[in-house]
Amino acid sequence: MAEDKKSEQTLDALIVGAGFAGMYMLYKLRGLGLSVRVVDAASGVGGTWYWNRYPGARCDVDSMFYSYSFDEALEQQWEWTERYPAQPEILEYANHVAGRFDLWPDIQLETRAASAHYDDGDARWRIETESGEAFSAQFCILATGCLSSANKPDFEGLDDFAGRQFHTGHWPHEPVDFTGRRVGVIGTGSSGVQAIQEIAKQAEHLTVFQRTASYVVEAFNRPLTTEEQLETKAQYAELRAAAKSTFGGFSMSANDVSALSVSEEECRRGLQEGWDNGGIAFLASYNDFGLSEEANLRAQEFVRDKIREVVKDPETMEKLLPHHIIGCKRLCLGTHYYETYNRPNVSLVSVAENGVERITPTGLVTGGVEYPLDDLVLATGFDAMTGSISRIDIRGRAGMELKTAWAAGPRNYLGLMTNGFPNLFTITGPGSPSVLSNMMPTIEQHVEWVSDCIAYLRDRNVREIDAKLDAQDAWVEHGNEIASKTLRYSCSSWYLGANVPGKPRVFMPYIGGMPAYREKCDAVVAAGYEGFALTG
Ligand code: N01
Repeated sequence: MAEDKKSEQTLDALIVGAGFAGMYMLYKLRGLGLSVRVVDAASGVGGTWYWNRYPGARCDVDSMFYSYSFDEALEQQWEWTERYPAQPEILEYANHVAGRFDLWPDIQLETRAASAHYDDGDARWRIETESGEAFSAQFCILATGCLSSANKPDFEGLDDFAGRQFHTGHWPHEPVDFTGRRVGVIGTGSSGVQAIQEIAKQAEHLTVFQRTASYVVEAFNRPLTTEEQLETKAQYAELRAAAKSTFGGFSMSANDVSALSVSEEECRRGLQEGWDNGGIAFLASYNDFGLSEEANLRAQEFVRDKIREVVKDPETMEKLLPHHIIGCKRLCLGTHYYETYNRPNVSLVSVAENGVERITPTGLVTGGVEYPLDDLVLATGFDAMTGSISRIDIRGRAGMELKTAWAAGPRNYLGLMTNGFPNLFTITGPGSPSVLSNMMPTIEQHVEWVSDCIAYLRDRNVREIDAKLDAQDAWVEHGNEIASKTLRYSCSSWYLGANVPGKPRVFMPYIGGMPAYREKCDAVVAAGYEGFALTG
């Protein structure tokens, strides 16, 4: 008998998202003997790494630590080829994991969750997909990723552009050839920086439209030798444990010295050392770049000098100099990014003053000047952290809408649960260290916390867990208080939602660091899920 499309499928847990969080969540819950389904709108696994296929896409965390640690055989057998993994290699790894742990049978692709409504009566979530498929599950887990909902500004005339149009976060699967084309890139964040370096090598002419100049540090990416892989693998457990004890869960820790406690000359030497190490470690050269404007200025000036040394055209160089607090927005990693602007086929146009006035069928207008284009690339980022959640119609107790509960910004307890939305968990969402940390250990910590919690509830026949309002309020207040002591509010970053018009301006990730966060999560469990209401 053909299955009625509307008939409801009953599960113990439904997971939204088949990225690294969703796949590990599935693995853990299946291990508990639960019936689980993962749904994802994409045609493959990998989450953000499935969508972000733009030229040059690469992670800014060392590959050997941007990987799962839960399975020793996996980490010993998988071979990374470069210091920083490129998108195709990460996607290959995700597919390998899905096959290796036989996850495919429980992953349903090309399925977008449209709504999730909680039924107080039987304490179950009713999830409907865009195609009308329905699921009933005791637990619903949002493994929706922090950077997967593309931010496409509403530029006047965008739909009338006659050439090819791309968004870095939704790149086509087939290679895009820019040979002989006049290409425009809007946006100079991490995605723009990586794409610009590569597109410039192909395009007849590349025009970069920049609103805010970014701080771009040299990545110093390189192939990984067999010897260094073996060396890391021989002491993986110790190295991973050490990484977890650092603020961000990265493989390096901050030098615990104030930039202001040393002379300017010595500080420069320290910064040069950090720069030579490559990547985001640069900001770990001293411990107060996030706290003291005076210290921060030293790091800013160091990078500005690097730009002054490299960029030949004085006008272009001036435009490329960033003037905001360094580290306030996510630091970008480049490979000869600034050198790109010395190429004769690359020009830089500032849209800081006039904005993108409009897109015409044949180009982009700013400052009253039309720049002719064959291709337009939007590297305009994401509706970060909440974008993928808010596009699902989520309703908790008594039909309360999550978008109402989060109207003034996301409010939850430990970044894991929101009061009034029982049995609904968020993996690495707002209120947790997530994007301020190495996502892989962060994902593992959340997934393990949630699966332990579900095992605890089932062992005790508890049918419902909900965050208590007072615990939630205290957590949000604590998060805001520590964020307010940093320099993070001083610029318009996506961490604050400032890149999306109308989005509440709240610092979304938890900035207390991984060790403090993990300690808090563990303490809550040790105290019998303190701050949560468990009802049976
Ligand atoms: O997005 P972004 P992203 N008119 O928001 C500009 C991770 N990531 O995709 O700065 C004109 O950072 C905007 O200008 P402004 C990483 O965590 C990691 O690049 O808002 N311009 C900005 O220049 C990263 O932080 C990796 O003034 C507009 C750009 O578009 C996060 O993803 C690689 C505009 C958006 O930058 C997001 O990075 C890629 C408008 N209306 C991504 N709207 C690595 O691991 C936006 N812009 C290396």
